[in-house]
This record gives sequence, structure tokens and C-alpha cells, in this order.
Amino acid sequence: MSHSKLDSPHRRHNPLTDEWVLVSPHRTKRPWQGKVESASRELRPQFDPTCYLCPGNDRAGGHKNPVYENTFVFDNDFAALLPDSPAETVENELLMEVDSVVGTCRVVCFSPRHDLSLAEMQEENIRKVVDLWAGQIDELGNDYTWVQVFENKGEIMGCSNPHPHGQIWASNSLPNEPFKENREQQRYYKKHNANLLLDYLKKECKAKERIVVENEHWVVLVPFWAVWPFETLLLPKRHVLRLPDLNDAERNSLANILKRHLTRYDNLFETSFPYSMGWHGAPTDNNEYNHWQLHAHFYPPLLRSATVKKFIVGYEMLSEVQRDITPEQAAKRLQELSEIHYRKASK
Ligand code: H2U
Ligand code: ZN
Repeated sequence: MSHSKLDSPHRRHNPLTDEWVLVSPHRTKRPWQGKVESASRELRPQFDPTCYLCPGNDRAGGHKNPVYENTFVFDNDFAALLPDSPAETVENELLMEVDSVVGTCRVVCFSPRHDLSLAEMQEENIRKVVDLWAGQIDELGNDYTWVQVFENKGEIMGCSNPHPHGQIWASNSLPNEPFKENREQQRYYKKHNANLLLDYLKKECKAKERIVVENEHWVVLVPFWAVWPFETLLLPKRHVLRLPDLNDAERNSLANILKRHLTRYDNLFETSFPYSMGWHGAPTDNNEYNHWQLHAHFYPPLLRSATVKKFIVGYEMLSEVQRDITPEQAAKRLQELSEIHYRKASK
């Protein structure tokens, strides 16, 4: 691809969703102005008696957490999806279509330690989170078509509690994002008799420009079509449909790359980096999904500092999403960061 073409405003295509993003690189030609300020270095206690996720504490509705030692999963006390929504009450009319949905929501505590995050946990404990995610997808996949494992991290993302945790929402229908990804991966497979993301990964491994970190089994890269300033995609090097299909070595290796990647994220603005991340594996109904490749998206909102975030507003809401800093510039910044966490480095 000619680089001069990428120096002026252009649009990039996201082959996973068939959507476009406007890139305006000329707006970042000014030199990087350096770190603006780092957010206050919050020190949290290892145990917070008022936290509803800490071991042994009370939750809503009279529930009490066990004194868990590693991970802990429970049914969300305020679930957005319910397993017993009445299907027969749903009526359809032209232009006012309704579909019934049944599902379930769970909360996953990554660690009993209130003061940690995945980035600061030990690899062997991150591995336990990987196993928990895989186990949940196995279990909920028996009953539901889509099992969305995700983490919404940081106050700026609307996360209500700093205790390291994620969520799982499972449903009997395919939600919008996986619907698009399924359609596009299937279309590519039919047309090229090959897997979209594996073909894409081959190109990225050759170009190297957008690769942030990799190990024996995994790659983290800033996708060519990234929308969020420091958006990344994490994917296995071999063809894998779902998290539970990973073998022992690949799970350890996943814990390793998660720690390294999330440490870089934290080091970027010397803050516990906010993001929404989640896993996209093949749907869990009985259809054929050879066209799928397991991957995780990381969508961090921060743009210039620990406090300056990107908003998707105006032209972006009304016409098309847009970015100034290019995916290549973002990748370069992430590549240059240390894998020693800033909280450890400055001690
Ligand atoms: P967030 O921090 O991403 O909002 O997730 C916390 C979840 O925990 C949220 O979905 C649930 C909320 O419904 N929750 C409980 O299930 N029980 C409680 O006692 C408080 C919060
Ligand atoms: Zn806590």
C-alpha cells in the first residue's frame, strides 16, 4: 500500500463489520506534545469492607460473597437478560418489529484483591481467569447461542466498581456486533475459501508496522481499521473457534500476552488504563463456524492523557466515525512502551 496515500484524509474499511472509518492524519502532523499529566495515583486497599465484590461481603438482595481465594462468578443481581422472558407476549407489526430474547447475566471477579487489575495480577492468576472464561463459555454455550465475555474497566467507562471484575451476558440470539462479524467472515470464507482474520494476520505479520506485542501463540495489533485511538485486536496465531478450544500452553501464553499488553496500556499515560474489552468466539449453536477466528477487541477511550478521552459525537454520530492519530502512529507509541508496570518501576 502506498504510504503517501495514507498521509492525506482517507477512509479505511473494516472487513469484520463492513463499515468505514475516516482517517485524518494531517491533523496530527504536529509533534507529539508529550505526556500531559498523569491521573492521581490512586492507592486502594487490598480489602474494602464496603465493596460488593470483595470476599465475604454483602451484595444486593441479601446475597453474601463466599470468602473466595482465586476467582468468583455469580448471577448478576440486576440482570439485563432473563432466562424466563415470556416469548408468547411478543407481537410483530410492520415498522415496529419485536423479537423475544432470553438470556442470563453473570459477574466474574478476577481476584479477591480489591487493589489489583489484570495488568498487575500474576500470570498464574490471570491464567485462572482464562480458565474461568473458557468454563463459562462451555457451560452457557450449552443453552445459549451467544456468550459475551467482557470487561468494562474504569470510571470513565461507567464502571461502577474498581474491584477487578468482568461480566458475561449470554443470549439465545446473535447481537448486532457478532451478527455483522459472522456475516462478513462467512462471506469472505465463501469467496476466498480462507479465513478472514487468519489472512489478515498473515499480512500484518509481514508488515509488522501495527503489531504491538506477540508471543509463541498470540498477537496483539492495532487493526488497520481501528476507530478508537489505541484500539487493539488480540488473536491466536492458529485457527481457533472459541476460548474453550485453547490448550494448556495456549492458555498460559494468553495469560502472558494479556499481562504484557495491559501493562503497556497502563504505562501509556501512567494510569490504570480504562477500556471495554471482550471476546468474540464462534457462536455456540450447532451450525458450522469454520469461517470464524477467535479474537478479543480492546476499545480504550483515552486519546491524549489519563483524562482526555475521545468522544464519538457530531459528524461521527451523524455520518461516520473518524480518527486523527493513525493506527500506525498508535501502534508505534504502544510498541515503544516498557513491559514493567509503572507502579513497580517507580518504587
Ligand atoms: P460494572 O462495574 O461494570 O457496572 O459491573 C458491576 C455489575 O455488578 C453490574 O452489572 C452488578 C451490577 O448489576 N451488581 C450485582 O450483581 N450485585 C450487587 O450487589 C451490586 C452490583
Ligand atoms: Zn473489592
